[in-house]
Amino acid sequence: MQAKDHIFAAPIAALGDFCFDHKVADVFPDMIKRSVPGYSNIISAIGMMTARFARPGTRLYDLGCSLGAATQEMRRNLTQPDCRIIAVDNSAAMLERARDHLATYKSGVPVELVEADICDLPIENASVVVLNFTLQFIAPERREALLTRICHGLVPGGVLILSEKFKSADDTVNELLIDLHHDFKRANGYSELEISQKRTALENVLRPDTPEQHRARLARAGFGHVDLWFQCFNFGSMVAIK
Ligand code: GEK
Repeated sequence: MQAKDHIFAAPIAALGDFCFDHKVADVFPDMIKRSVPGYSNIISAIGMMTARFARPGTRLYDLGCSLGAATQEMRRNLTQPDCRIIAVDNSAAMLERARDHLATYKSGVPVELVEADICDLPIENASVVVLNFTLQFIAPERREALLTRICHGLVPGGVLILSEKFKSADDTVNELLIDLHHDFKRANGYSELEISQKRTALENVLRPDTPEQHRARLARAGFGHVDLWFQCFNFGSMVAIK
């Protein structure tokens, strides 16, 4: 049974910035499924892309791995020999649970769990890199350098799967997508108080870009082929091939 997310259910007098601590890690699978439209579809597609893009003798990176949902799907779909998956997060609480979670599955694929800031991590000999709802938490001025290092660390033909919360360049559409996302959360049992307190807590922490900003930045980072392959309301996923 997954623990249910009630973190913002009662009024919080001094709402600080959202952080990935033990309280969040304990309820994370429930939280992300009820908050991110299309999350399970994206996780499945990460497995499908892994099967296509992984190359023998390379590394696969899951950057901002949380409890390792994408890591597990990559591991399950990996058929190439001599590969290893590097799953990275800077939250010790997340990694502790990721370790337990991944240990419940049998697999011959080596997974290295690394506690680090992904902005400082060397990325080498990679065929698949996943940023599944992580780039949005990196300071905007550090995003391009990270993507450039990822592109540099990929083998030719390697892939980056970049999932993000987007904002729309059109204010009216932006408001509509935010409203639809809130409807999605209401339909998944979140109250008005939970929705508004979480929104406030994320305000300084999660800074979304438009799909156009992502495309332009990925091109500047060196990716030759970039497109959106999935979008549901203001959440989506892009593919960038070196
Ligand atoms: C999934 N990918 O389930 N370095 C390393 N990790 C970071 C950094 C950083 N600088 N900043 C944030 N994180 C996962 C979901 S959650 C998305 C990713 C969400 C980590 C942070 O600790 C958290 O675990 C993760 O990025 C973002 O497929 O909660 O909306």
